Amino acid sequence: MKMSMRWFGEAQDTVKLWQIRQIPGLVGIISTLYDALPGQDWPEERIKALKHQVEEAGLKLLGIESVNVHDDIKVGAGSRDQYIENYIRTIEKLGRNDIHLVCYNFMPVFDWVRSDLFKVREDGATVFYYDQAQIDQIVPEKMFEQMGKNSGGYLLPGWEPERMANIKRLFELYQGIDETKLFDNLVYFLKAIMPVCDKYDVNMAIHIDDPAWSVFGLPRIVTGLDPIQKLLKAVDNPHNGVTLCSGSLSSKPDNDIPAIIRSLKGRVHFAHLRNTKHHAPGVFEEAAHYSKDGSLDMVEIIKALLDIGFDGPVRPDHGRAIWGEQSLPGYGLYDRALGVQYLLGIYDALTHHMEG
Ligand SMILES: [Mn+2]
Repeated sequence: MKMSMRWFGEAQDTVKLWQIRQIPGLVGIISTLYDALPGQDWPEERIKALKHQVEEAGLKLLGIESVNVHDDIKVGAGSRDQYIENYIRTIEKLGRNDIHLVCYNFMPVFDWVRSDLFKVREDGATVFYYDQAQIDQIVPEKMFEQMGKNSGGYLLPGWEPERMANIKRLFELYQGIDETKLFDNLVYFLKAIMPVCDKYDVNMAIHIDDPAWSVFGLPRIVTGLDPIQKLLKAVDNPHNGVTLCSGSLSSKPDNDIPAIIRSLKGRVHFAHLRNTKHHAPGVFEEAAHYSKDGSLDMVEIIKALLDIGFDGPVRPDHGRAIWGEQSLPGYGLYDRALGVQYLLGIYDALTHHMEG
């Protein structure tokens, strides 16, 4: 596996590329054009500039997270074909620039959701926290305000103000869109983009829904083994794969993550590795990557990835806020660097064979 870290670009990220470069064993960066709006055809010079910037720092640009999918594609509106055409052109440019991984999601209106971004733990570290009962008390239209208020003034990936300003219109757009329709629209989108993915060997890696169930009555379709397999079968092309996000999958404790990984041989293109600690059904907090700090067995998860021959990019997902670091929520340097070392330690222990 190729160890990487998500980076939000010079303008927004508190973490610098030179700092990331000093993490032993880390080879690459996962990034995107953060000012690109969903549906936009990306300018090639911007892709080249990003790649150049990462390579200048001695790192590789291992993938894009995300090329966001326009809501008209998700709801199957008449205008979707134009947005799909733009998506195809963007993939073409990424492929031409030797970038072969695109992480994306197909969640309606809201990307990931949490009830608290700074839950204080016993040791004083803060983490993301989710409590369904608290979410149930929030009017969906107020969710953006709530997340914004909580973000410490930083931009939250997936919560772009431009989209959220239209939240009422977005909810109207999704009226009548159930799981079946959303699934069909995803299949339509994937079938349309597979030829360009084949041509440039670009792997599409859908992120697991987070949390892995319906929120605010909006449908969610990437939640566990059966729905993932259904999707991979519906568009049975090796370039149609998943971002195995252990944290998102673990929001539903009956998801057996190592078993899910083992059933997805050849279709896991990217992995987000993080740990969560479960308190009750629908109530969890994010933990340190260290297995015993949460509810997940990270050794078994990495073992499963090795068993299926996965050798794509991996990144520590969100980290705790520790040592007084001020950063984008979930994306400080310190805890993610600790996470990288722990994950690489597991990897080395599992792959190291004594000679003689
Ligand atoms: Mn993730």
